[in-house]
Amino acid sequence: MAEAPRLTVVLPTYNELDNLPRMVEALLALPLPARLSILVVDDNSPDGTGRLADELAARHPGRVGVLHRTGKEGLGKAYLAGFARALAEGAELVLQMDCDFSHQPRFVPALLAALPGADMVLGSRFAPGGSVDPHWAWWRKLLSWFANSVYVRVILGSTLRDMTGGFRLWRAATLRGMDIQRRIGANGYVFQVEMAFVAQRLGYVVREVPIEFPDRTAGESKMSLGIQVEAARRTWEVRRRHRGLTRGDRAG
Ligand SMILES: Nc1nc2c(ncn2[C@@H]2O[C@H](COP(=O)(O)OP(=O)(O)O)[C@@H](O)[C@H]2O)c(=O)[nH]1
Ligand SMILES: [Mg+2]
Repeated sequence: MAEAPRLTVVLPTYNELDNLPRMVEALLALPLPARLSILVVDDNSPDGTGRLADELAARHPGRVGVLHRTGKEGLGKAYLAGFARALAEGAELVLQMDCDFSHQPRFVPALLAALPGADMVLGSRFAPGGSVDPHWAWWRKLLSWFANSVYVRVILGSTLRDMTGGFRLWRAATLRGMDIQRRIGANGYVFQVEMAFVAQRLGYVVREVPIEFPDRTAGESKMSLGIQVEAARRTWEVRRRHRGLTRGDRAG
């Protein structure tokens, strides 16, 4: 039998002191047909998350690593740096997820199970069977559904219902073929939109898997309404920049 693939979880953190140790333990405890390791990407969190990450790395040698960055530059930059490191260290699969338990480790096996025949698997709140936090007011659910399953989807002509979702399993070959360090410039939610759009334009198969998405219970969100409005506007820019891409534009 072939050896289990090397899976690196890229975990960006900014002030996740309460969540990080629980997340690391939960991920390391998952029974998976993959060799899982974790790369924490910390932007010099004022609450000391970076130091805690170093302690966790010392406690789990070879399974937990830390990429320290000097300051808060946003989620997109953190992911690009984390993906580059994970690929350089030989990851065959790369999982991206938030460190606040909105992305729940218990769904990782379903993401992996959906990978055969796909180039990326997207954990989706709005695929049939998926859901957002049941405590959200009806208008917030409606707004979020509209933004993802209608607005972004129609502008970009995508089949995907949750292009801002950031719980994703990538093949290393997909990330390499996308030439992400050169092509991807967006940050925040638009980073997720741009990554998914470029993948689909290049002809990569993206498969959505339903997830439940509860609100974080510890720590604070770094996203705001302003960032979401900005994302809505920037979706047009993503379309303009990448709509001409075809399969022939894959790198390598
Ligand atoms: N390294 C890094 N991580 C970030 C940054 N902004 C947010 N994060 C992390 O990205 C994940 C999602 O952020 P969050 O604020 O929960 O966004 P939300 O889920 O959209 O509310 C969490 O793990 C955050 O700690 C950043 O600028 N740098
Ligand atoms: Mg969150």
